Amino acid sequence: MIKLYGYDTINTLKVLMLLLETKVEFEYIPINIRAGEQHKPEFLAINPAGKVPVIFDGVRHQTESNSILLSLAQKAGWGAVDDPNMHDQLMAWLFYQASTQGPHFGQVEHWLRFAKTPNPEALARHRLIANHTIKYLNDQLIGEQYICGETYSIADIALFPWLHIHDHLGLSLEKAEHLACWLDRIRNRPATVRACALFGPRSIF
Ligand SMILES: N[C@@H](CCC(=O)N[C@@H](CS)C(=O)NCC(=O)O)C(=O)O
Repeated sequence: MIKLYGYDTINTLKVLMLLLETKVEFEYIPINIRAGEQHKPEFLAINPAGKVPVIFDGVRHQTESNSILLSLAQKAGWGAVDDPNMHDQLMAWLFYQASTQGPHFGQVEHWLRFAKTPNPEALARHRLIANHTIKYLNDQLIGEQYICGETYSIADIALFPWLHIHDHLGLSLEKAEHLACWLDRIRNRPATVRACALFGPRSIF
């Protein structure tokens, strides 16, 4: 059985969403990163980077949420991942999520919620890029159900968690109606409802 080491974080939520979509049996092992459990030798033996999520498939440990999504989807044959055209699109979105959406939304959260010394310039810069991301994704969804067209895929799952908490980040989807509809569509999926419920009410991711 797959083991998922995680916590109530954006990147763990992605993996939970996919495991519940694919109905793969798994054991969830919480690593309390707020209590520093990620720095304990027993966890560093699993992931020397000291980060969650990590999965163990019985053979090896795998880190990096988007890489985990790709590998789980391939094993389950889920979300048209084996279609060559889809595969190329998925790779682009997974890289985009990891290099642009994730870091800038994360920095908005940091400067808005966690930083002890305010830095309005940094907040404004990351908010600007987060808003560009919102517009870009909204445009992508004009006339489409999902990021890669008709098929719900790991691109949607990777991009979902930060958008799920856009209110908490002080970001608005008022001018992004296609993205707002997409968000509702994904929020209402039974697997998403179950994945979010495992964390309880945010619980800062
Ligand atoms: N690029 C990694 C990021 C993983 C990551 O940053 N995890 C955070 C929680 S979302 C963590 O474990 N932080 C604990 C720490 O840095 O001490 C992924 O996508 O899985």
